[in-house]
Amino acid sequence: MQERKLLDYLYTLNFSVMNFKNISISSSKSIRTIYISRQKQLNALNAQTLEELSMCLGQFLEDKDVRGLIITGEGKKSFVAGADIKEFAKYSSNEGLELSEKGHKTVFDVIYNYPKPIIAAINGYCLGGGLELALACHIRIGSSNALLGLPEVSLGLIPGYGGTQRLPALIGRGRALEMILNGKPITAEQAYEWGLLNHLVDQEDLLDKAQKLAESFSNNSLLAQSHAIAAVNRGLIDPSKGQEEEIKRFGACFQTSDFKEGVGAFLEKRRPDFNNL
Ligand code: CO8
Repeated sequence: MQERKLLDYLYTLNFSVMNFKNISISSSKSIRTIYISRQKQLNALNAQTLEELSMCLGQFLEDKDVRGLIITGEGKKSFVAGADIKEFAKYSSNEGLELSEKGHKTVFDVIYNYPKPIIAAINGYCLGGGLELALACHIRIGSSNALLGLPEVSLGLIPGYGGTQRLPALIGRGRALEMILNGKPITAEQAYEWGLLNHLVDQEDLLDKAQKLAESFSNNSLLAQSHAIAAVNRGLIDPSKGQEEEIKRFGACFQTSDFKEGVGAFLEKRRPDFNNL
């Protein structure tokens, strides 16, 4: 039974590696790191990359051995330099609307509401759709060479993958509008000072820091973490419903085996062993 599970799991990983062109994946313990891999285009998000990212998120959601994800950019220069401008250059209004809607539904909202922690490890340019990708993640770690901005107005656009909503929620309306209206990127230091980055590290320490943080989360109940993410998100999206959501989910935790395990371990003075989602 265990063997079958392992084979299925390896098949899933091989399947992903074989079929993805614009993303690659590495594994360490229960954490998977997803690399956006279009280095020549500074990892700009074209439609295929978004589709692959969406498929990958779906696979890791089902995989009980995966307890957290890190999203980063391939290479040292760029996390993601935005949505692929060349791809949408000739789009009509309707096509633009559809692109934004599909992106929200299949990638950005999926990440925002993902029931397993997702950390953005930002290694350079983090612009437009790239910053929106990082904003959708639960936590952001930046390397000292990171540049973060929403340059859409310089293209005659506005942010279309959540930037107008998630940036003000994180750093406040005034700072968000300053970034959105002048379109200029801010440094990693500034982003850290404004609370856009949870942590700021040297580039060579970035993935190690992200991995260690993800592993530290993985000692806790993933089921409880998923309830916490959902309650936090509900309050941000609809402040009048946040507390109600918290109360409902707090109550739901009491009927889980993770609650029994967590409290049992405390009473028996041992480390808990959580394995449910
Ligand atoms: N899209 C497509 N190609 C890109 C992008 C991009 N966002 N960014 C860089 N590239 C490509 C360049 O075109 C170039 O390709 P090529 O060699 O074939 O010409 C290659 O990457 C390397 O780029 P540069 O030569 O420009 O590298 P530099 O180091 O000189 O400059 C910059 C780096 C400053 C990052 C520069 O590339 C740049 O300004 N890029 C665009 C940044 C940008 O404006 N991003 C926002 C895009 S809009 C967006 O994200 C909207 C999100 C919401 C969409 C919602 C659905 C509609």
